[in-house]
Amino acid sequence: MGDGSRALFETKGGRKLNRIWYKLYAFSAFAGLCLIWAYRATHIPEARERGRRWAWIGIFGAELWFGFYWVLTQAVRWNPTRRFTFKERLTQRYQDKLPNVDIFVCTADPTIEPPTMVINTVLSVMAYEYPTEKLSVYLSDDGGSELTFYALLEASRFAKTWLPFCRKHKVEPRCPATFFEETSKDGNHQSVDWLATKSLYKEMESRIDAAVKLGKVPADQRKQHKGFSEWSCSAATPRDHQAIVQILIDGRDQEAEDNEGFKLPTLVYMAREKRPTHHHNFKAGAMNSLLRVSSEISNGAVILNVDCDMYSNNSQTMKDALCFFMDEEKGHEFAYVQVAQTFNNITKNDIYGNSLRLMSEVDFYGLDGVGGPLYVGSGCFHRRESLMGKKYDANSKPQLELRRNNLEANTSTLEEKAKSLIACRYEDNTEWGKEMGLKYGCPVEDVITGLSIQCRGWKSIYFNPSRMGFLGVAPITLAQTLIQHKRWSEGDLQIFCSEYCPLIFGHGKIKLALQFAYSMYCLWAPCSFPTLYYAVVLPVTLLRGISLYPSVNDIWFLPFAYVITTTKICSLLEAFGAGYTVRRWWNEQRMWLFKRLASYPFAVVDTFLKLLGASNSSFVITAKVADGEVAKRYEQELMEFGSASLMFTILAMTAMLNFACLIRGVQRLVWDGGIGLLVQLVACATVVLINIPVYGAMFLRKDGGRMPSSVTFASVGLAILALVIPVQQSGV
Ligand SMILES: *[C@@H]1O[C@H](CO)[C@@H](O)[C@H](O)[C@H]1NC(C)=O
Ligand SMILES: CC(=O)N[C@H]1CO[C@H](CO)[C@@H](O)[C@@H]1O
Repeated sequence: MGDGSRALFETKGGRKLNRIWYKLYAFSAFAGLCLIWAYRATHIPEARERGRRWAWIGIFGAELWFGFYWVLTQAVRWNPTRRFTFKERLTQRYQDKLPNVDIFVCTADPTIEPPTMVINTVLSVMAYEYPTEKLSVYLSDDGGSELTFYALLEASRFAKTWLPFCRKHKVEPRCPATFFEETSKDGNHQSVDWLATKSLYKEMESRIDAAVKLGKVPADQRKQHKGFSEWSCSAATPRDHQAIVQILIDGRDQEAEDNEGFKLPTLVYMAREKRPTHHHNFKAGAMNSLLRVSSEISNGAVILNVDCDMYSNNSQTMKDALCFFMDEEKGHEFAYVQVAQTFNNITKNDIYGNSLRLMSEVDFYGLDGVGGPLYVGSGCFHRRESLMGKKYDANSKPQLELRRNNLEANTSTLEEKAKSLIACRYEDNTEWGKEMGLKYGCPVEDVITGLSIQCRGWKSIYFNPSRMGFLGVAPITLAQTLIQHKRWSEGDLQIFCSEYCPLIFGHGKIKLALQFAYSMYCLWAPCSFPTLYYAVVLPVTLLRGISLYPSVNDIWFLPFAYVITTTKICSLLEAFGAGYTVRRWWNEQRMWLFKRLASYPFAVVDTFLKLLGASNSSFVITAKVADGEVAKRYEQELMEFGSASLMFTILAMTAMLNFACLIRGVQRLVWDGGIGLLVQLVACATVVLINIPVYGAMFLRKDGGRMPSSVTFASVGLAILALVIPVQQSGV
């Protein structure tokens, strides 16, 4: 680590004793797995037991897969690494030499992502504790909406009050909506200044909301800024309009000052040209446009990219990130710093598992130990050069100053120049979307971009401060959650099936463990088939009395018992370590099952359809607002079914099937003493317990979130069939 007192950050491994215990577990569990495989291979039933033979081979396949997958997951558990920063050293040494930073905020649709939410994010990042003349904020509006533009214009005015207010009162968090909501509850904050700023904010908010409700910007407002002329052409739609760049605050201007005479950050609105004939490449396309526009206007050496629903919760995060980039010894190795993502609307027991807490508290520390985390699309600081395709060069100095062109050009010249860079045709026959900027053609453009940056030799950093850097909004219904996971797992699987497959593309470029870790995410979707096997075929074997596991008094029972119990204990300990309650862990287990049953199978099917050229990639934005009833049920932690989707039908059917088979299994145990079926019985009972909310939604609940009756009928019908048919066949 070199001279400890000069470094701008430090690195710590996991606790030694824990590491030893973990490694003991991992080795013994692996030995257990090998024994299980050996048992399966040496005890295959003979050909005359046809049904049992096939069921056996199936479960052998599932166990092989899960064993293999378990090995992949060890990559992120082997060497957890945490980072801590020394911001005071950074400030002391570099206060005057801090680099320019460009912040990109992306929004896509003013109805799904309300303009007030978007500008709250924008204001929170404008108010970073950082020299404002070095800060530029860019909003990319893929909705091309004048409402969003209007909201940003309002925000640019409000910033003149908000920034000094934040500075003076050391406000945290610097997202006005959240700040006023949190401080309304306690009287300490309510100074005259507070009241004045709050009412200014509330007035702005109501003006924007009124315009949104009306669907257009009031005429008196339109007159106040030349930018509205961009929307004078009535034929323009979100999918068909010219390029728009409006520099709302030009940091070089004399007048770009807040109410106390301090400089304001530059603020730019951008909507790239859209034409129906041109594929726009979703968020990756927007990000690449932002890269070009910003290079013309401010050309910051560091880029922060946040989603419009993810406000900054910590005004120091910028300095934290720079501690990594500016470290004299190691700084030049890092391409990006991924800050942990957290969500501010997670309920106590997190019924949909949307906090992704285990990922941020376990996986990502592990990733940092083997070369660096994935780029996950929001809350990430990039070195502009590496995002632009530059290869890592061990001899380069940690240089974070990029030359700024156009310092003399006036604002409207800059705007015109920038517009030409975001025309539809601009990227034709260029490396954009391939070697330059974010990659195109994949629903998880961020992951694949991060991978290729790491394959160019760069490292990345995972930073998880105790006070979170960014807070976002997580989906609050089951359907939204399942759809989101379908998109992620599908994108990841596409990467695996493409030329960027981590095991091939990464070979020789990144560590084997990092290849494994990437593969672990890429192979989420295929995990659905072995899981379906356990949840559907296993209960049927129980029903038919086909034994697939060694009996309790058989010596071969031991490896099964050992692997299953230690793995579950380990998972519980991991969850407790991340601050979970038992209930929350249990909810996570349920979502683990639901995703594999109802989300991933669709991802696999769609990926194969795409490989065969049958359908094009589509990008569904998950809604960020929900109606009152739904939100209320979410807060009560009641699972939301409520619509007749195929996803729910699968869930209801497995739930009913397992219930029916469990009854039959218990019958066998009581009447026939079917002790050989114990493992299957336990597995089936676990699935039934996990599904309790599903039974509730089918038979007990009366509210709008209950299971639609068509789904209930179909699944009950299936369960009855399952109970009747096999019994006659096997003649029991
Ligand atoms: C967000 O910031 C506030 C203070 O501004 C802090 O109290 C809170 O714990 C932070 N949230 C998270 C999740 O860290
Ligand atoms: C957008 C949204 O649904 N936000 C909700 C997140 O959860 C909190 C509390 O759980 C609600 O107050 C928000 O309305």
